[in-house]
Amino acid sequence: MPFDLSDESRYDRTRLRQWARGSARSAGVDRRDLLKLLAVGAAAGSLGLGAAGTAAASGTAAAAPGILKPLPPEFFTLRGTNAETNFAALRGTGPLTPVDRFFVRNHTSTPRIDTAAWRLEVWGDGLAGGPVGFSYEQVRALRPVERTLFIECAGNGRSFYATQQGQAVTGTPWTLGAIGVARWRGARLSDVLRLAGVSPGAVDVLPRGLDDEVVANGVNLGRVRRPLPLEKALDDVLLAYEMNGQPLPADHGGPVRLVVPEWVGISSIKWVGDIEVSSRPLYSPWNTDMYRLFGPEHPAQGSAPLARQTLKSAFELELGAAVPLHRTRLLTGRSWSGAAAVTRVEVSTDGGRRWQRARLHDAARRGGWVRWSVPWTPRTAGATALLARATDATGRTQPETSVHNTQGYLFDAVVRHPVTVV
Ligand SMILES: Nc1nc2c(c(=O)[nH]1)N[C@H]1C(S)=C(S)[C@@H](COP(=O)(O)O)O[C@H]1N2
Ligand SMILES: [Mo]
Repeated sequence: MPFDLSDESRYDRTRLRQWARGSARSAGVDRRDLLKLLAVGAAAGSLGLGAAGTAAASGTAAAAPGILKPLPPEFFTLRGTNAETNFAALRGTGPLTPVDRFFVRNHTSTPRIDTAAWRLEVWGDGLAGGPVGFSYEQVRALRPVERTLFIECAGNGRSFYATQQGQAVTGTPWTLGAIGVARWRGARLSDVLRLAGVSPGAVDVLPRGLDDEVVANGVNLGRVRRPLPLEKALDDVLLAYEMNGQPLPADHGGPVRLVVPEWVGISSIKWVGDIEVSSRPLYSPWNTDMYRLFGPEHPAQGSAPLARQTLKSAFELELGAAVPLHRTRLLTGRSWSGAAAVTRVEVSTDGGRRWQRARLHDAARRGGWVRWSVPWTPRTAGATALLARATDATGRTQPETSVHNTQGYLFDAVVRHPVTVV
């Protein structure tokens, strides 16, 4: 039985109450610093982490110097320290996102890690004994598993809060390309944790990256890390060392990263160097003031920490593309959901008045995406919008508007994709 939603929300509610009472530890960040950050967030609606991305949105796209792989403009749109996949570049690529087109989300920059010297240290008061270290070879010697899964940033689609709903949000203004699907090969995190000897009282694990410490508004948040409930860690999380049949590339967390199926991308810690196993709930800025929903529609303390991704669809076409009148073309795209497999996709080529079923090209599978297509012969010249709307196996369909939150997470509304028929 996979980790179920009711358990997730029970876990989160408990953690939120503990956080509000101040009874939990903030995992390395001073509580006063966190409160300072929360105050800044409330006043300015921003933690400053999205500043570079905002600059990119206003047309001053700089290079992304911290990324090692080539970032040709036909494949990527640069946003600060990040590179967004251009959906149009996925047309004809098959079910997996090639590494040369897979988005990169770096809080700082890609570190160069010597695989032979790399070690994973598992430690903490949730272990039955002392710390246990694993070399790369030891991780590779464990029984391997392979799964095809998306990694998607919680802020994917964020720019549409502003452009489609007129709402201010902070953070990197992604369109829909902060997602990729790869075939990941690795060890089960549960095998590593069992070898390390988890004690019956353990509740949380905290994987931490080896990339540089993150500084926001003059506050050093430390290394990127986000707690996971032990139930999820023992369920289906991978310690991946291969991506699409190749050794895991540096930009995607090589030599070893977590891949946390269906959860927000921040859960899938890259360049993992150590994992704390704790008998007490753990906190980091990445599950307290970030990656929760804040705003008038949410609890004053913010929502529970984000877990699963939501439901989305995207056309494999440039935003604002010019399409020739009277010529039949195949509109193609992809839909995905963090809750369940996508079972139906409908497309409208007239701004949302009439809808037709798209043909699905992949079997519906959890944690992945489906490719789809519909033929279209434009009959009227001028500007119009293409819409794609997915439904998943829970019965949920993409809504017309997404519930606003100040940091622009989990956009799930149908996107109006502008095109001009010429
Ligand atoms: N150590 C570390 N892990 C990290 C990050 C990071 O900056 N440092 N970014 C996270 C975020 S926000 C996302 S969306 C995914 C992106 O994975 P990718 O760059 O391989 O696409 O990695 C996550 N893991
Ligand atoms: Mo992310």
